Amino acid sequence: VPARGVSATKGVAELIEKAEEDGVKTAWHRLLEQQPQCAFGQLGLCCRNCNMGPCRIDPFGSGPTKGVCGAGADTIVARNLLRMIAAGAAAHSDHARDVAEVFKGVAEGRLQYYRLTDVEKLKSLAETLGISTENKDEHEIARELAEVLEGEFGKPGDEPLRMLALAPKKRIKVWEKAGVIPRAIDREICECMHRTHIGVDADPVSLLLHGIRTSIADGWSGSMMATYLSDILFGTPKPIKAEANLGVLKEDYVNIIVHGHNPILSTKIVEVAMSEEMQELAKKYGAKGVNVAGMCCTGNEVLMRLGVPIAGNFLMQELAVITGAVEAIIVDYQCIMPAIVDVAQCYHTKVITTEPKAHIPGAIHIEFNAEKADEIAKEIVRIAIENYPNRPRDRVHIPKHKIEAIAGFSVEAILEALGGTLEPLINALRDGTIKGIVGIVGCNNPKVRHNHSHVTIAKELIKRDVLVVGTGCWSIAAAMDGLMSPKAVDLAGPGLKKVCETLNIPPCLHMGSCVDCSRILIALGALAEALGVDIPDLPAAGSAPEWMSEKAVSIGTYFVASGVFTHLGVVPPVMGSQKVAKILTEDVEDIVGGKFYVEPDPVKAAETIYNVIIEKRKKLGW
Ligand code: BF8
Repeated sequence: VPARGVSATKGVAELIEKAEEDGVKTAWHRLLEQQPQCAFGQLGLCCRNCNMGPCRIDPFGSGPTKGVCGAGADTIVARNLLRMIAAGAAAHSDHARDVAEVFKGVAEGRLQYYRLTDVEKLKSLAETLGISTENKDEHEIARELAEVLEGEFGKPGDEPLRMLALAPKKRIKVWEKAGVIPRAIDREICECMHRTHIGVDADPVSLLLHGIRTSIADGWSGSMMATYLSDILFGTPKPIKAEANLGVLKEDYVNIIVHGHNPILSTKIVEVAMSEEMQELAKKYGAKGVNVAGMCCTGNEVLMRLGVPIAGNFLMQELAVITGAVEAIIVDYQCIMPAIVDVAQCYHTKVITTEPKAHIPGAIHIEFNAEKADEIAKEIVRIAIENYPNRPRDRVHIPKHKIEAIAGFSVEAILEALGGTLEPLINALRDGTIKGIVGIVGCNNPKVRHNHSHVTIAKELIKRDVLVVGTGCWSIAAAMDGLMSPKAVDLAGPGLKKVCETLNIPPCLHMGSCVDCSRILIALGALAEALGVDIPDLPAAGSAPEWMSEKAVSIGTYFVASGVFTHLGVVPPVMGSQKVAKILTEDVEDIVGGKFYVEPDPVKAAETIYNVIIEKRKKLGW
């Protein structure tokens, strides 16, 4: 079945047609083959948690209303959602653990290929966590910090996570009252699995509250740690120019794609590939040099710190291979479709997996190890270069589309653009020059038109003078659509346009990868504290227009837990329980101040988000 009209991004359609001519299937084709998808699964009404099942609840009430153990729709839906949160929090936090291990190695002087780059950020985090930095050298501070951060994962006892010191005091009070203060990251994730085992927690409220607790552990500690430590090791992002879309691949260069999530690998690959030695080697093999481009969030990591061009977001990983011009796609973990190996077999591309926890049958596995980072990166880059002569020249098609984007808006960079204080932003918000701030984040999902909702919501908001910030695959979508170019100010309302022109920033700000949603939390926390209010009082909202991953469920939940009105553009699998749906979209607001709002239509969603912002402004007397 041909897939047509499935993307709003330039260049995608021509590659889908090429795939069909080449006899290659993409996620869009496989989604069509999956139709109709299981309705029980879509509603969250299928339980496979024990072997008396699988059990399904009849949503119309004429069939079974209970599983074999007696769990009803509310319990099953809530349990399934809790397991999604657990998996998402695990993915982010295990990524953080990997960065923390490298950080510890650097602190102890064991890792020669990595270093402490942002020492100021190191000191500020140490001090926030109660580690004195006086008369200590940076490695000593880093060692003490590493020890505290290690404890975040599995420290015993009921003391709160130490990283919660970064959260606003008012938030902590709310979480204390709700009984959702997380104690240790692994513990909360483990408890999700325990609670959802047959015959443990059957109460949807109690299950969902633990979901909130687990998501807070992800957002304010796991993901937050990944961001902070990546900044300390590789530098805190500053505004940087780069190009976006598949047109960044180069016809006469060795093209390498870095795909996945952790900058520990991708930063090294970029460094090594750009070295003179490797550029020269590429010439020996007939290319003009080596060209590295990013994909998904690790692409965001190297985009915002090194200006590495970004080839696309989640649904474009197969398309990159289908160009026929990619010598190697080097991956770590998360959001890597096993299908890229199948696609690669139709061309010459080598898929190289690097993580002990993420093997893909058919890929070349070269285990990455921080101790030998440079040697291993060289070995990997060499494989790509040596593969250049195998490129099927008659089957190469690189779409010409690419566009300039400015990325790298860390909180520090935004503050610097503002002149070192939040005051100008607060004034612009107060006097209505800017109406509010919305964080748009999250994945691609072939169930909705690729990148259409991402860019539509952003455009609808900026034209209403709402500043848009965001991360993940949204930020790549926005970059590819030109929304991160200074020229995009022409799409902004008059107030936002004026502010962007004065500060020399685009109306949509790239804040990083998905773990960097933590930057949005820090920004909101700082704004709330500066105004003497709590996050739910701010004229702010969140949106995940095209989400699909379990990580996105955890992110959405910690946005809500942090007091943010959070839009989802793809319906989550909870509609089988009216009770659970009501808790998530209504009742939870009384507990933590934020709630979910589900609307697939991006224009309607933007209108509602805008109205919520205006309501919040009124309550502030603005
Ligand atoms: O961690 S936005 S598709 S790449 S899950 Fe994956 Fe989703 Fe992209 Fe970033 Ni986040």
